[in-house]
Amino acid sequence: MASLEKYGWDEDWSEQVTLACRHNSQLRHSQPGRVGRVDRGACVVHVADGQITAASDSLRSQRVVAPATGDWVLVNEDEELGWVVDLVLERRTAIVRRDPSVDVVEQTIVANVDVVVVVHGMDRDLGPAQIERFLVLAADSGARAVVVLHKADLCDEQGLVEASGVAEQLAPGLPVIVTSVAGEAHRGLTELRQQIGKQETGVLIGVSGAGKSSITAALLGAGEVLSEIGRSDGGSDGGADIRIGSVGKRGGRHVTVVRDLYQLPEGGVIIDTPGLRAVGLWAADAALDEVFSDIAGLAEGCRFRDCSHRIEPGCVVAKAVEQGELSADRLLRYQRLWEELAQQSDDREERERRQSRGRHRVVTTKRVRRGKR
Ligand SMILES: Nc1nc2c(ncn2[C@@H]2O[C@H](COP(=O)(O)OP(=O)(O)OP(=O)(O)O)[C@@H](O)[C@H]2O)c(=O)[nH]1
Ligand SMILES: [Mg+2]
Ligand SMILES: [Zn+2]
Repeated sequence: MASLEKYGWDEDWSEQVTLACRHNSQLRHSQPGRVGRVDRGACVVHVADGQITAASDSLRSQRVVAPATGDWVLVNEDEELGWVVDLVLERRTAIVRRDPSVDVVEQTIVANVDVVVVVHGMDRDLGPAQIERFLVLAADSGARAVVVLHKADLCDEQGLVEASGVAEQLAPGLPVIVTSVAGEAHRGLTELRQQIGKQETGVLIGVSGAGKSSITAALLGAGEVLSEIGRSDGGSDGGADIRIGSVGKRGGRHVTVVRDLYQLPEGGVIIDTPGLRAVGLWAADAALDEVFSDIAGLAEGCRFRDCSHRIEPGCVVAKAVEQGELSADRLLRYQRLWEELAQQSDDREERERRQSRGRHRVVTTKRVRRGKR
């Protein structure tokens, strides 16, 4: 298992496997591995002696949760089906969003990460709403969050100080790191590297073009990127190179299209993700109050427990805005996210009602038919 330790394998994972095998003796023939790339029903799994490509939606694995990048799984080679995922170990953390493509369901972006790095590129305006949304996503995952203000070379020192100040207000108590990987002069990478422990996993999230892949490549060092390509080419599924957008050629496209996982040279793992366009929140009420702890803290003093901080008498939050202690814009952004979560919860309930009605209908039709016969 020595090589799996480099991917973050530890005694607790081992314990989970032992328990699972005790429960289901068939699993004794499986071996553990960590999911790297997930691409159209297939996933690359790093196992003790290399990597394999397993079907994640095969017949056999229909009963398991769909594996996501970062998951620890048990895989098994089936004579007919090839490699299949038999079990997804219970996740310690997970970044979950509302699936942008399907009805009202959740989608796990990555699993088992310890640090979520929210990357903002200084070549565009620092949109507070977007950063707060990513921070809620991060807080909801159960992992620690770090804010990175990247492409520092495009900004003067005064601008960087101001941006850091804004970021610190948006993310009270969280580290804010200024980075750049332009040319030879790298900045802030050591600081960022220190955030991810040697046995830990970090993930970079942010919009397309923020510089996530450039940071990944820099953290790995050119040699490591090449060795990762070499390793993948040896596998059955082609190369997994880190693609970086070229200036002027982007045209709004996402450069990175799949999530992938890489070993950091000094220990630890980093996951690069494609730019997140639609980040609908999913059941993240507690995380919302964590990120907006300033507002949630004040709200405890409001007269009504379900105060919307708009028109209610005895509202401490509205009063703080009036007195200039809380930004009206931040309150508005909080309320918008709050409403989105409320809407999402309604949609989900409605969907569940529809589904249970559907089930009910099936049962009655059967009964009617049987009755007629
Ligand atoms: N000036 C400057 N440009 C950078 C820096 N880091 C990355 N870039 C440029 O920013 C653009 C986007 O970089 P990527 O690393 O591909 O961005 P990404 O976040 O991975 O984008 P997606 O994969 O589409 O999500 C590229 O043109 C990079 O060359 C930096 O530190 N300074
Ligand atoms: Mg990328
Ligand atoms: Zn209130």
